[in-house]
Amino acid sequence: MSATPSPKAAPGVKEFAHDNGKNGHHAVSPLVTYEPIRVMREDGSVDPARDPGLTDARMVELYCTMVRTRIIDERLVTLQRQGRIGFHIGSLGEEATIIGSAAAARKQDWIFPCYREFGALLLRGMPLQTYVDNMFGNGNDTVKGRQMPDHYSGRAYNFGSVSSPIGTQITQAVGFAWAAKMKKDDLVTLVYFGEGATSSNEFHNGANFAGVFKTPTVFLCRNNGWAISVPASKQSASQTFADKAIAYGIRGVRVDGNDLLAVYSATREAIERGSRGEGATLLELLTYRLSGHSTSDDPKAYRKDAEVDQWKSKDPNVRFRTWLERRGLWNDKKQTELEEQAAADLQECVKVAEKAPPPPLESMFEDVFQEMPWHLREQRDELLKGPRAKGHGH
Ligand SMILES: Cc1ncc(C[n+]2csc(CCOP(=O)(O)OP(=O)(O)O)c2C)c(N)n1
Repeated sequence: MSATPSPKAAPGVKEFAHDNGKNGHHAVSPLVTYEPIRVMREDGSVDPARDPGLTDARMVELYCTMVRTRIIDERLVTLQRQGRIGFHIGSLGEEATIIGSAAAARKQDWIFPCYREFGALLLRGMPLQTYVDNMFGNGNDTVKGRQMPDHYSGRAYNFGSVSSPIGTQITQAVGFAWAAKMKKDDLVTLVYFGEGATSSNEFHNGANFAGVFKTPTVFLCRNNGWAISVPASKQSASQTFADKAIAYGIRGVRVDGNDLLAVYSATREAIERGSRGEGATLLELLTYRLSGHSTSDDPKAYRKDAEVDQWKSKDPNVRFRTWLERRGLWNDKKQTELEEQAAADLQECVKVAEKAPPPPLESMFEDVFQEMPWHLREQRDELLKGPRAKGHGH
């Protein structure tokens, strides 16, 4: 009888607070890159093998987007507390995972967001005003005020709609990629979700389909430690979330999600694989949600300040800023100017959004039927004659 060889622990898996490691055993798969990819080293140098070679101007642009995103996040929370918007769900602490990956996408690639990715949409060109109009659900909102705030959509920017039911964007992204493959379009789909979503049916359906049909899809799993109040350690008995790729026969790669250049580099590589017909990749982006889940959540009820403080010291924005400063590309003066400008831009957009009229009342009857059935026409006409129509310019 031969003894079972004791499996080796995967390198790099002990390093992050929310690594599981509780099984005490872990097989190493050639499909998975366990050691988290890092490009910006502690000493300020760059891993030459992984340097994506971005121009100075592009790096500064990406940093500015990270900072703007954070300022928007902070101000929107204040607006919600003041009762001027109903809700916000942001990306505080996860900026590198979002901006780094969206920056790696080519123009023709499609992005399917979860709900923390407004920074990616702004990077892809949606005007800030359009985003803020969505936060207010006013008459200029692209989704006509039919959704909660932060449920944006950006068809013109190859950007799908926010999917609140956990995981639904995953099957959408895989289906879209499969269609593109059949049509021989050179495009890859990128789909964002949290580690909690890996427990959803949609993740299984999407990843399985992507594996079988080799769809050009990049699965961007933001492992931010928490799914509302459920810690990553209770989400799965797998030792890492990248390991989940093994069951579907796709590549899994762990990435330091607070290193913007690492996220960029890993995403670009995954896009190139997809574009070459080599199929899907699951990236586990190791990061941390520094804020509450959303404005409806109080994280102090379930996690310790010490854990948050530990992650604050790994702030992705500070890390990238330090790196740019070392290269003479950034300084305090530029930072102050950027912060002031970002706050002023947002304030202006909020002013405009608050003055905009609500969506027309009759719009609730539109966009479902090409030809409106008689009973809906009747209901619409009755509504427009009634008192509710008054505040809507009727
Ligand atoms: C199908 C479904 N179940 C439950 C919820 C409620 N819910 C909203 S967000 C969330 C946690 C998601 O966590 P994760 O996927 O890790 O993403 P994160 O919010 O951490 O980015 C849950 C359970 C939902 N929106 N949809």
